Amino acid sequence: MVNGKVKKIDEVAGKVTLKHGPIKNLGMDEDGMTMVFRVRDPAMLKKVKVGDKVQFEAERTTAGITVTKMQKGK
Ligand SMILES: [Cu+2]
Repeated sequence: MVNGKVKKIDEVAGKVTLKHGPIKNLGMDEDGMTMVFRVRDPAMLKKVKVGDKVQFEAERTTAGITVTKMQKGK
């Protein structure tokens, strides 16, 4: 799982902006990168709020880079 922090939530578009640590499977090695992700299931966005620390997994899909799992982190 990747550590991240929720910066913005767009429920209508099904997107979340996360500041995140390295994501090896996507070739993102740098720490502290902020970017927009799609979410696999919009219901995932109801479980978190802006400012929350999260742990997540993301994959590259035909729709773009997509968060496949997300849970509150510590
Ligand atoms: Cu990134």
